[in-house]
Amino acid sequence: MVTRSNLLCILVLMVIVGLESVSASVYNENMESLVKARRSLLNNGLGNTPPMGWNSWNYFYCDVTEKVIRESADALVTTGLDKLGYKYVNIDDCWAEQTRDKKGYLVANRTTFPSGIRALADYVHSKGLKLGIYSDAGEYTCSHRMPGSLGNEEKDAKTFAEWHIDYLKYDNCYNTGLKPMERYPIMTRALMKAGRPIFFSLCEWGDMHPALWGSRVGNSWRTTDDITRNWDSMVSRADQNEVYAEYARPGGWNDPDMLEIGNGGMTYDENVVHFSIWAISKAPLLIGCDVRNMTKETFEIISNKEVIAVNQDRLGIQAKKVRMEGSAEVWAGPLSGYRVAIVLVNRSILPANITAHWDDIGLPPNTEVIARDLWKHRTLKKRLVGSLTEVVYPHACRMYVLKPVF
Ligand SMILES: *[C@@H]1O[C@H](CO)[C@@H](O)[C@H](O)[C@H]1NC(C)=O
Ligand SMILES: *[C@@H]1O[C@H](CO)[C@@H](O)[C@H](O)[C@H]1NC(C)=O
Ligand SMILES: *[C@@H]1O[C@H](CO)[C@@H](O)[C@H](O)[C@H]1NC(C)=O
Ligand SMILES: CC(=O)N[C@H]1CO[C@H](CO)[C@@H](O)[C@@H]1O
Repeated sequence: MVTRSNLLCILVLMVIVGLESVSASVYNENMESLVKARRSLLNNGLGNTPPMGWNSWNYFYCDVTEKVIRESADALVTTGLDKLGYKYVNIDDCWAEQTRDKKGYLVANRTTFPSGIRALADYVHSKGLKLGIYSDAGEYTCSHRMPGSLGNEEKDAKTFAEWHIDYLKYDNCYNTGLKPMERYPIMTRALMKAGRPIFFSLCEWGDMHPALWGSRVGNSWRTTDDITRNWDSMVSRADQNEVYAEYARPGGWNDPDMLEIGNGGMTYDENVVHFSIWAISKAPLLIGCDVRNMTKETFEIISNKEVIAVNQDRLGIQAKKVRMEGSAEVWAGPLSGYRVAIVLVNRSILPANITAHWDDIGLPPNTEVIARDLWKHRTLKKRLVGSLTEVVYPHACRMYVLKPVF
């Protein structure tokens, strides 16, 4: 099966404009207005690039404590991951007591969060990081161990703002049958009134195609069910998320779920594919392992600055799968500066040569490019015209940024 994308025309247009040698400053102005025009409708100013950070769920599940959160914040700083952009420290499910207080407000678990969430926020902020929290657009959260926010949206939004929370992941369990399009916007309005900008992450699992309505409701929306620690789960999340590529934009991102890198279940090469596809898909980069105890390999993958730069490119256009031949795939998406990012993925069990053709990836066929290999940290000596072919090992990928030479 062969599919081609013609959705990279923005880039072609920019290249054509570029060939008419528009000055750099005019280009920059165009760039800013393009980004502004594409900004999502949720007007909280957040998420101009995909959020980066860490979340407790994929490794700790319900065994989350204020000690784990503090130590994970410390680890983001001592490893230098914070300087690479990993700023959000997000508490997932199981942080609260089972019952609200007499006035109906949420209370942190007195055993596991004895200092309270506000003290934790102060600590995390003192490290130059941001604190995220979790609730649910239903009667209970998914663990069924704490209350959901349905019917208490204003109280909870006010509580989160008073606690100096910066990010809310909002799950979809025990939802009483009301449509997500009815339940999620109630929290959006509550957050907008709460007096503090809070990144709003819709964890609706992709049930009702949140990409189609999410940009006025949240800063990101899950397009898939939960990821698990294996190749099949990872690539299927990538595929489901890719369908909605054209809906991603500054302020509102498709979310194929958090990273499993460092949690076992995948080889080194598979984890590189995981990080490469998440990066080029402009997915939130939320680390899901124990950052206090990472292997060298895990750290090397999640700290690749060149791959992170693709994810954080200010143009904010999600890559698409522009060609599939059997189990060989070419993913491509435009970047600022007329550049194109590509990932060549081999999903089979044998090595293969995979070719990215310029007319698939949105470059005029005669364009000469300089190719940078983002995992080998090497610029190819030879300039390329028309296509790039590389051998790709099984369950592995190659990732490049192509920069046209004018
Ligand atoms: C609060 O934390 C304690 C200690 O981990 C745990 O036993 C208890 O179940 C937690 N409460 C809730 C409601 O999860
Ligand atoms: C750290 O990670 C290794 C595996 O990479 C594991 O064997 C060890 O138990 C972990 N240590 C702690 C304290 O979690
Ligand atoms: C890839 O192409 C090169 C050059 O044509 C060839 O030598 C090599 O055997 C090919 N590798 C695979 C796995 O097909
Ligand atoms: C040579 C081989 O079998 N490797 C696979 C990697 O992906 C390509 C593209 O489908 C397949 O042709 C190869 O089968």
